[in-house]
Amino acid sequence: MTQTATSKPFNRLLLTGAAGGLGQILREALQAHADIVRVSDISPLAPAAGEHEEVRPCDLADKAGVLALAEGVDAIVHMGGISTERAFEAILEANIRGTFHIYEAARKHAIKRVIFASSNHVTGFYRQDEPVDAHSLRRPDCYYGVSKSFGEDLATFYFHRYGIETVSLRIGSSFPEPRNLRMLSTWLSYRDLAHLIERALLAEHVGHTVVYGMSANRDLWWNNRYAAHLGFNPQDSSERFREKLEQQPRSAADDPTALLQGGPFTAAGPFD
Ligand code: NAI
Ligand code: 15L
Repeated sequence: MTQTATSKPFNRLLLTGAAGGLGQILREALQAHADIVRVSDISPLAPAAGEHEEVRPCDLADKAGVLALAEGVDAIVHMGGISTERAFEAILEANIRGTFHIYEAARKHAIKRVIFASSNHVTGFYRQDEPVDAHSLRRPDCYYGVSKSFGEDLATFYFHRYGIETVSLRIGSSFPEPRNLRMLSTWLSYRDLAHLIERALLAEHVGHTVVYGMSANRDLWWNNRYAAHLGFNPQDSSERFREKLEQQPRSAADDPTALLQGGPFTAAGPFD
């Protein structure tokens, strides 16, 4: 973190996945924390560059491209990649190689912090009535979840080997509003997402911290006891959407996608 003349905590931040659903929200939110936000994606950005933005298209699977992309930034908010279950070969390029390239770029440019968009699908094979925290054994529920689990392993390795700190965000379901009954537990509002990113960037001595990204919902599956030092205090709750969502048809009582935390991701594939 560097103090600048404008007193923003960072001079330059890199945001990957800037064209995505959360990237679009974070383009705005990150303005408060950096003089310049370098925004990158493989897809076109809309809107195009803002006043305090640098646009740098890049495929995360391109190692040399990612190395050039990260030159001169103070921290990386890594949201880019495939965000749902797909065939392993696609996940391998965008998420597994892509996140490796991010950490190699951080190492070579001496970037000291990465915010990694992990996912609740790292532990998706727990039942919805089983409490889970950051020390629970991982139970990835799909190739996508495996790729996020691997990203967390990279984060641990690069911290112990090179001192690069990471906050891995096991995001629940971050959308304008929860879309189904499952998301009453997993929903993360955009306001709470922005607050979580702020804490992940600014908290001191995070080492490799794993935090679940969910709002202050009534029925939570995840406990953030091991991430208290971040100071993440979500303000929103899914409760105001309950009445509407409870009118949706219920799944059968023995439907695994309704019993397991990962929901439909636990039954995706196979792809051949
Ligand atoms: P999204 O799919 O809307 O955005 C991901 C972006 O990554 C897209 O703009 C896509 O073009 C880009 N991308 C994909 N492959 C790429 C590649 N090879 N090179 C460069 N860019 C590439 O996803 P969303 O919802 O914005 O999620 C952002 C991140 O947060 C993702 O990593 C996702 O896995 C994670 N996440 C999101 C959750 C949510 O509820 N929105 C929940 C849990 C995790
Ligand atoms: C995720 O990891 C996905 O990126 C997102 O699209 C949602 O489906 C979310 O998990 C979820 O579990 O609801």
